[in-house]
Parts: sequence; C-alpha cells; structure tokens
Amino acid sequence: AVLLALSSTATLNTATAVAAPGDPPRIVPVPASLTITAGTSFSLTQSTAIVGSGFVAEYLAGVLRRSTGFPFPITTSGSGITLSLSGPATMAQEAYRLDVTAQGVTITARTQEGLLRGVQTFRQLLPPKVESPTVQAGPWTIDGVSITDQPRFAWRGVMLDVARHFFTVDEVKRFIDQAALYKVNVLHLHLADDQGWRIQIDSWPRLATYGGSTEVGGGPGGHYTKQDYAEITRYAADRFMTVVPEIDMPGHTNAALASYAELNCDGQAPPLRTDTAVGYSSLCISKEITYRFVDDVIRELAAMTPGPYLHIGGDEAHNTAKPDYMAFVKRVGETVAAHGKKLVGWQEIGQATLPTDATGQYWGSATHANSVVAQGGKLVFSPPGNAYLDMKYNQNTPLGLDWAGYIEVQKAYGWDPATVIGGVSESSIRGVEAPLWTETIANIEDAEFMTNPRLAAIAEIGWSPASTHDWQSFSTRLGAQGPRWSIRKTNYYRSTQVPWP
Ligand code: TNX
Repeated sequence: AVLLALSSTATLNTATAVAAPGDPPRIVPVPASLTITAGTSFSLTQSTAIVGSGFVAEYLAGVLRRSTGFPFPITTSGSGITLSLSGPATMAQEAYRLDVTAQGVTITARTQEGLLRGVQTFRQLLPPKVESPTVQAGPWTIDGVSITDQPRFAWRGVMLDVARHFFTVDEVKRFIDQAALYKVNVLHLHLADDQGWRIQIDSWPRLATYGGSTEVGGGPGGHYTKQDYAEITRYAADRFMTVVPEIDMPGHTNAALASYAELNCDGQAPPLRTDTAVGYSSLCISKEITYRFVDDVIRELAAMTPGPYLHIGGDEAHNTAKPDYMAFVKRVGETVAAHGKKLVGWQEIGQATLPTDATGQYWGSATHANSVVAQGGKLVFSPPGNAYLDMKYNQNTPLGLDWAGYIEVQKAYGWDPATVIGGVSESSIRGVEAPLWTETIANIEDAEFMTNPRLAAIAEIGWSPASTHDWQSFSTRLGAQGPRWSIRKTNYYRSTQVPWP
C-alpha cells in the first residue's frame, strides 16, 4: 500500500461537501495526526467481533449493533475491532491510536478513557447511517488510516442551565450523548438560580420541593432526586465525562431565599420569581445560619459528586457589598476544601482569597481572571462573544439573547484560549467551556438548536492542536456531521457558513 503522509490542516481542506472514495475522513475534532493508507479498506460484516472488555466495548457494540444489525460478539481474542490497553506509559491519559488495515481495526490506548475517545473517532470513519437507531443496509466499509491523537486541554466542557428551565434526566442523557461524540469531557450543571433550585438537599428539603416548583415563564419546573442525580453522574462517567455541579451564590439565590425565610436578612421570604432579571438577590452575609446552609448544601452535594470539582457560581452578585462578597467567597472556598473538593467559580471569585487549586471561569474580565492566576489558580475560558451557546446566531434567530453579540459558527470557531487575555501561560489554562443559559430555551429541541453546530467548534478548540486550526478545513468536516445529526434526530442550526452535504 502507498502511504500518503498528510498533515491534518493541508489535507482535510477540500471544499466539496460530498466525500469521494480516497478522500480524507471528515473528523471533528481534527486528530493530531492522520495518515491515509491508499488502496486499503476494511468492511464490517456479520462475523466481525469486538475484541475487548468493559463498558467501552459494550458502548461500541451498542452503536454498531443498532444500525448494522450484526451481532458484534464481544470476545477476548481473535480479530475484528480490537480495543487494546497496551498503549505505552508515555501516552497521555486520553490519547489513543487508531489503525484501520485490511485485517481489521485496532484502537490502542493506555486507559479506558483513551479507548472511548478513539471509539468516537472510529464512528466518524463509518458512513453517517451508523448513527441510525434502526437497522440499515451496508456496505460498512472504512478506508485504511492511521491516527494518533491526544487532547490539547484537559477540560472541554459544556454547561446546561437547568435552573432557568428544567430538563429531565432523559433529556440530560441525550445532551450528554451528543456532546460525547465530540470528546467533550465536562458537563457543568447550573443547578440553582433565582428561578429554580433543582437538586434534592435532605437537610433543607424545601429548596427542591418549593424552590424547584417553577421556572422562567411560570412552568412547573422540577428537580432531581438524589437517585436521579446519581443516574446522570453514572451515565456521564460511563462516557468519561465529569459532572461539575454548580450552586450559584451569594447572588442568583432567589429560589433558596424564597424557600427559607430565615436565610433573608429581614427574615421575610420573597416570592418565587419566574422573570429573567439578574443581580437582585443575595444570601445574608452577616447571618451565621447562611454558613450552616452553605455547609449543609456543599456537604450533601460533595457526597453526590464523584468528580473532584464543585462550582459555587459567584457571578453578578450586584446586591452584595464587595467586602461582604470577598469574605463570603473566601469562607465558601474553605468549606468546599473541607468537604474534599476543588473550588470552581465564575471569574468574579478572583476578587477573594482562594484555595491554591481554584479554577476561575472566564466570561469577559481579564482583571478577575488574572487575579485567579496570580493566586496559583487555573482558568476555564468561556468568552461570551465566541462560546456562549445562548447567543443568537444572527438577528433572525428565533431564540437566544444578544448581549454578547451574534455568534455565527465561524465566530464560535474563531478564537484561541491562549490569546483571549494576554500573559497567561498555557499551563494556567485548564480548558474551554460552552455555556448554554436557558432563559429563552424551554425544551431539549431548542437546546440542541443552539448547541449544534457551535459546541463542535468549541470542542475542536479544546481538543485539537493549535497548529491544525483552520476554518476552511473545519467547516468542511463540520458539514459532514449534519447527516449524522439528522439520522440521530438531533436538532441543529443549518448555518449558511457550513457546506452541509
Ligand atoms: C450572564 S455569564 C450570566 C447568567 C445569564 C447569562 C445570559 C454569567 C456568569 N452569568 O446569569 O444567564 O448572562 O447570557
């Protein structure tokens, strides 16, 4: 076979929307290195086995059985699609190698996590109908290729605001599945805000039962029981996605203040709110019960959280005096550490004294972000003008806000975390995250419309080497995702900037 060594940027650069045989595969995020083996191919058949074990093998078998109708037995020896954990110790945690030869497919990694990332790439080597929930006719042929790949950043996140509008466990699972396709590995759940409290807390039960009883626009809202929440974290963990729960404080707390009169400085519970104002609510910084409340919530949340991070919000506390804010965040940071978790907060937490392993989520202020870094913390970048999934695509988008401008797909793709603010070294950057705030997003179809295709752009910025960044290449590869989403019945915005087939 003739080996064509191809750099991902140069070769995935074709402008035509329909792949011809021998064209490079259209993978998002683009792999660090990809070499086509011309003239070689492998086809899945009735007798192809999956050689491997564990959840990743089951996951791959689930995808392939559904659409091909083939049995795909999971075996411990033989040939077919081999999932091998024989990757060298020098391989990064999530790195994988993927080889397609005439003899079969091998995905090699050092961890199950690496194998899962390789499986997501493998799906994109197959025709879009592999994503079908029902059996389709073959052929199921894959061109010969060798891929080596690993992420640029450890945190490639998406945030779902389940406070402004509630989303069911099944809807969250669907959201997780779609994000996992693009190697997104953090699901940040915004669990409490002025309009709703969405997680059961046994020591303060009215938070969920009363504080969770409505949402923006006055709908019935809802909340996750501890069992529901365990189901979400397990489903995410199977896809090597860490759930980062956020309880926003001291602002964005009307739902809690409405649930317990004693949390208010004046002892009066305000009414539940279903409007979209921000910046009016605050926990009562001077009352000791506030800290009992915070300790109880963080203790129960930490116990429900398999991952290392707890997000305390901290944004837009416009109704909290600055000295109060600083004292409050410092104390809550200590509480999070006392319960064995690492503190995450929106950039404003940089104003307070933080634990040394804190993470600040940048959303527009270099000053605040820099003070997180100055204290030894790290940053997750969510620049609103590029990464906010709740911004309209253009003036005609029926949903969304526009305070950070319109975000067409090219704008979502057109940034680099290393240059958003000056003077932050790449080692201080934990990664990137695309937040979906849901003031205007009432159901999962609308959430998908705002998320796709922009999340794929943010995912590529987080995963792929900076040297591969190229709009022409990306837009062509992104176009190839459209048929996959259509077959999955995932809603998406058909941007005119993208050459959909
Ligand atoms: C600002 S970004 C907020 C949210 C809103 C969002 C709407 C941030 C940390 N806070 O409370 O939902 O704008 O785009």
